[in-house]
Amino acid sequence: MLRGALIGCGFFAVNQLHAWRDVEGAEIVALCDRDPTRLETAGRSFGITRLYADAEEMLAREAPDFVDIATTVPSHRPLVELAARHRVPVICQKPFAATLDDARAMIAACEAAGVSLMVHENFRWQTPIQAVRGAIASGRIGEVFWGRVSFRSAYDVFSGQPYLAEGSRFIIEDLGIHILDIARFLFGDATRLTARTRRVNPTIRGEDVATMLLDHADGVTSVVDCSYATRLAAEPFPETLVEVDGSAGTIRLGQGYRMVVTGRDGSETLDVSPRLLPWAAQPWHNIQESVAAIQQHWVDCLRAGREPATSGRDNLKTLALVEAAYRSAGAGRTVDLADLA
Ligand code: NAD
Ligand code: 89Y
Repeated sequence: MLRGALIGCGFFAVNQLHAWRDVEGAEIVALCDRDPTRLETAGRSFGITRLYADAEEMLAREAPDFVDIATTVPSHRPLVELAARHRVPVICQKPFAATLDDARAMIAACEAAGVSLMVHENFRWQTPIQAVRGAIASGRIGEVFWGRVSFRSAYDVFSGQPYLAEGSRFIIEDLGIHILDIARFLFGDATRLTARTRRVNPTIRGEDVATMLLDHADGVTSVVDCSYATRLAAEPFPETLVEVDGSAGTIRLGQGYRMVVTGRDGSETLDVSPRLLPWAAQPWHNIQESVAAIQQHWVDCLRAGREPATSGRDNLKTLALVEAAYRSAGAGRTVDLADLA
């Protein structure tokens, strides 16, 4: 059994701690948070007694087999570098880093220390997204030439995560990063990106609407659009909707986790709903199930000595799309991803 330690017992870590109880082959033996109330609440809720206010002290005393960083972005680089100094394999929440330079330094530190680094980029692990990828791989729709990955909602994310209202960057860095990662997962790496952004909600600092156009290396064109300013008859949070056109057919992942696959042989409608895990609650259950999936993937990779799908190296390409989107929207021009390499 791998012994893990977790840093950051806030809003989202509760999901990670529930999922760690279900994952086979690992358990969390120690927790760290510099907020004593959050630390004690998490320790009590999950029956973990080894509690630390200081991450360095925890790593030195516990020498865990891995550390799971569930803090917000400003602490990601120092904590990943701390893990590397202690030669502890590390999972880091998204957004991986505030800048591409920080991300590169974090990857280099882990490589130099010889430890595995995975970014907790979980949306591609959602059951409906895996189903779309499976349908593309089946060949039924032929060669993909166009796609759209869309997340539009008016869900109040600020009550649970108040810091999201405070940063100069909002939806692309926080949520669009997942949607861009899904576009990479489905259509391959992108070469050029054009973006337009807007702030509709006057009470927040950053942009809450983003529309992006991507050229992918294999010739696919995709549209990635996100909004937290879109009031709909039925609130879809946190569903990502996907459209894929291929030479022989189409895939439509619609609201309510309904996927329609159309090929030369006709159409098939599938229910690709996520499971409602015993500790999960709607509407978050789609995200919560993907947390359990990515954490199991981490354990399987660590035991087998394999690089995780969303390793630091892989996630640098998703982070580059985020940076490209802000540069493109700021300058009003298309950004070549090679210019960010
Ligand atoms: P939060 O502010 O609620 O919790 C962060 C906790 O980390 C706080 O309790 C804080 O005291 C602690 N902390 C910060 N720096 C620390 C340090 N150096 N040492 C010890 N403790 C420290 O934040 P949150 O909403 O839980 O978000 C955490 C991360 O999870 C963010 O990066 C966010 O983007 C991400 N997130 C991911 C998903 C997903 O689906 N992958 C969903 C929501 C949030
Ligand atoms: O922080 C975000 C995330 O990663 O998924 C949804 C979210 O909680 C709010 O946008």
